[in-house]
Amino acid sequence: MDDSAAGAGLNNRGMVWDIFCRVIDNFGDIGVCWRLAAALGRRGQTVHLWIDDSTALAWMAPDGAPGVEVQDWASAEAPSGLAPGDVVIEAFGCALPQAFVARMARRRPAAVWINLEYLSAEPFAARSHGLRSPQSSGPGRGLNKWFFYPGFTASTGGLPGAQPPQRAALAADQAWLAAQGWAAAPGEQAITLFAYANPVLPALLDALADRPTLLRVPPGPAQAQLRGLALPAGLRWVALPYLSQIDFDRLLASGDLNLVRGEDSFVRTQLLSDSPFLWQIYPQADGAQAAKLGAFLDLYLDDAPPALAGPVRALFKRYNDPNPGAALVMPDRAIWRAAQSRWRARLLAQTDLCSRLLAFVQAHAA
Ligand code: TRH
Repeated sequence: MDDSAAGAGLNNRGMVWDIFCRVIDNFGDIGVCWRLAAALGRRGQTVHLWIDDSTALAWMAPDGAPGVEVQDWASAEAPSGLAPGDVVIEAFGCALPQAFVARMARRRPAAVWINLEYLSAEPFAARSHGLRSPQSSGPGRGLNKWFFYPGFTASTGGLPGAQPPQRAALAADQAWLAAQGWAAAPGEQAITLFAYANPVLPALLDALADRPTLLRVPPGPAQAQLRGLALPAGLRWVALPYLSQIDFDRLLASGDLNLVRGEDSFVRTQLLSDSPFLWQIYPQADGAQAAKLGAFLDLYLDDAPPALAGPVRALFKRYNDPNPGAALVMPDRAIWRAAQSRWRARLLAQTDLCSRLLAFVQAHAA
């Protein structure tokens, strides 16, 4: 699942892509869109990334990426803005500017209009992947919009590639961490804690502190929460600054256990590391995250030994349950690591999201 240009082989004609992204909250929307834009750029595509708030890119992607140009969302709303490219990606149903859609309707040949959805292992994702939505009203009347669902299996849109050319060897990651002063001491486990505020955190820290532990904590609510806690003996933590996405990947690649959240960090740890991980799912007002978590666990654990599957399932559920409850119990790490390694190999054997998008566009271009 190498997403470098050499691995592409599908569509070598450089096309122009417009990716539209609205930042709803946190960093997942922009993080996923940036990763996709950079991957397309590496494959010789030209990408206009239209964002309503690009503030986070200053730290997430300080050096930009070849082929990617960031555009201000507002300028797409102007009646005489930039002409649409060959492919238009509407990320996460962000609703394109109407003036831009009107320009799409005038374009010949028609652009391939794709709605890129959130990642889910639920069956509806595979069922809905690739479906067409003919536009019957508004400025886009007559156009087709296609649903594209990322996912973990061959019948979905896949996952953003795992091996961009910037990935260094693990030894280089460790040297980089040491140079920052974030290396674990001999005998210490290194844990990444990227999390929303979580009432379960104290119980989790108790479960982790059965051995000397260094928590590496990116900016966000977890840092504030840790400042207010009395920590178990043997556990220390370091507050990290915002890192570029490339360095953030190095952090995940180097953790003995990664606590991740949302969508992009959740995917990265699975692709970059054989270490166990624990996912804090993005909470939704209607509680829809419970089914989403359950569907992922069904898939993730489908060939795990029962002695591992039960404890991992219980841990993920407990970590995502804000109600007071039973203590958290860490599953056997060696068995978990072996299972994660098999899962990772399974994911890496598949074609990545960028390849599947290129193939999809080729098949659906007018
Ligand atoms: O930030 P997240 O919680 O993102 C989201 C959003 O809440 C979004 O609205 C929601 O729909 C989605 O989750 C499911 O977590 P995520 O997805 O892991 O995104 C974080 C991104 O930020 C990821 O691309 C990595 C990047 N990042 C860095 O590059 N450097 C950093 O220092 C940090 C803290 C994050």
